[in-house]
Amino acid sequence: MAVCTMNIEGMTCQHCVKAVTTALSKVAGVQRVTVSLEKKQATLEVDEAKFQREAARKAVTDEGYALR
Ligand SMILES: [Cu+2]
Repeated sequence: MAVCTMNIEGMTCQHCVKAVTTALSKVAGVQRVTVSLEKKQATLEVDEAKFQREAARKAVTDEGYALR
């Protein structure tokens, strides 16, 4: 188990937080997602054997948010 953080631009409300959380939850290897609107950050607990950061990045950008 590893922790991966992502800095996300463009979230403005709890709806955005929910959208990002849901999208990241579906990425392979992701076991737990915490998204902070205040910090503009997602914290993921991941199974390193299955997780690919690129897939997480794509999940976020596909929702219409940017990575910093
Ligand atoms: Cu929003």
